[in-house]
Amino acid sequence: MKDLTRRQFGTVAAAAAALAGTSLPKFAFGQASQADQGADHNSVRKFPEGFLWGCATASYQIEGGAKEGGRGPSNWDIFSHTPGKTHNGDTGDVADDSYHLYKTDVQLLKNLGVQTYRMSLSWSRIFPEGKGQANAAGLDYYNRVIDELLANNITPYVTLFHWDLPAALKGGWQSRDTSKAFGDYAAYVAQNLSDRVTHFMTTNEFVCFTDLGYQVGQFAPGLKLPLKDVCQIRHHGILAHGLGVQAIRANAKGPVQVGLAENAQVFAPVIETEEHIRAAQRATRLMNAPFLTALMEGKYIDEYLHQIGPNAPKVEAGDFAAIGSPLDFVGHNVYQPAYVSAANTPIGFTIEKLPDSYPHMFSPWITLGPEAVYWAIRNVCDLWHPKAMFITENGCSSDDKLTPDGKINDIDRLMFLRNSLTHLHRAAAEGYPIKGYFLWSLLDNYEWADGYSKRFGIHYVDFKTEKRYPKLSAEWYGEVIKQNAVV
Ligand code: GBH
Repeated sequence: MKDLTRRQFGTVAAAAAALAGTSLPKFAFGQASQADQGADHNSVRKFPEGFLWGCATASYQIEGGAKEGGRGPSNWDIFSHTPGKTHNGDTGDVADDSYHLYKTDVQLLKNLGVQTYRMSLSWSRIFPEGKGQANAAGLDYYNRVIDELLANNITPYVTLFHWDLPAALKGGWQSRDTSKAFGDYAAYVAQNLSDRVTHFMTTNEFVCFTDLGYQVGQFAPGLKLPLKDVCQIRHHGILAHGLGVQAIRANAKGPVQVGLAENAQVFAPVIETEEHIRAAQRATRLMNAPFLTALMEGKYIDEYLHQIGPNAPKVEAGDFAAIGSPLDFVGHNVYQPAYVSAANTPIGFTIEKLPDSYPHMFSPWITLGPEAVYWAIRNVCDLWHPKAMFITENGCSSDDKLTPDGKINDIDRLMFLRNSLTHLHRAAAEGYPIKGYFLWSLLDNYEWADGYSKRFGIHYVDFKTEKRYPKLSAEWYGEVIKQNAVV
């Protein structure tokens, strides 16, 4: 075919644009099209009946009301108020003010048509000192939120710990007492909420409140400790989870489903052939050894112990009985994959470095790889066969701009989400026990060390007025839910 000259192309484009605006008789686009034969294109992209759609948020990121209702300070209050720790010195003092506006937020959920909402509890609202005397006003806030959700037919999925640790707990996660305090807090929550809440997640993303807080220093409490301490801290993290599972089961008023929300590293095979698929599986098991692998196998695997050598944590009798407690579901937060190929080495895989030209979303760390959703599910299921899985977070930031007429055309987020759902659909269609999906996030919120500079919501928040505006992606998600299909 001859190349079009620039002028010819211009003419063609102008003609196409003109056509797009007119309503043409149907035959102009081919009488033989499937649409004309009445085919239901979406039928192949339908999710199983009863698939649960939801949105996710976290307490410190949305609530504000930092000093209200007797809430005690958390490590994130202290960290965010320490100069130089967060973008622009931003804090979660006010955030989305969901502490006062929770009814508005429940209406946003209702308008989307979600069946579920993943929220987290601020531990220091309920136990201002982290342990000891509970604060009735703190619990009451969550009673109000939960009652409002239930009144609107939305099932709450409650995360007990999404990084905001009561500051009063001495030594934070360096102390084994913190794991025990978490168990007591979990017992209290189960006693008081399980009459209405039946789905609990213990912790969110071990690596973020252990390594990133205590080794990298990017998150609260912002320390840079040596590996030996970090390995012990990781152990306290997974121990807290284990004690939490036991406490929730022992104290629940009725049948409950218990899991967690983990961001295991996701490995996709470079090419979908047997050898690379197996390499991705090996990488999943080894690279997540301190956390998800330890939970699923009830031990630290030999390769991990060999790798950390003299830095291995002190493990007490009974720890792994708790840590390896059977779970009702595994929740997996998924943002981006790493690519793996098979290698003739003792570990049997290579994690491929991404070329500089690799595309990413507005947050540079969200490199584009929607198949992460599929491989997150497949690797975990093929390795450990959990009873059920949820995608407990998936989404991306976007450089959203509010137009004068109150619109946000977040086409890039929509592209990201639609591709993610396409791969989620594949996992469901292949029969993996994936039961639901929580989009991160319901609304723009406090993005930790990035402060308010990165927006992840499908609702835009004007942080000066706290007014919420549905983005194009919210309209799209509502349609996904309505049709129970990729749209
Ligand atoms: C999740 O964390 C959280 O659960 C949620 O609270 C959060 O808002 C959401 O994702 C979006 O971030 O800047 O290159 O050093 C995701 C885990 C850990 C990923 C920190 C980004 C920093 C990478 N995040 N990490 S970099």
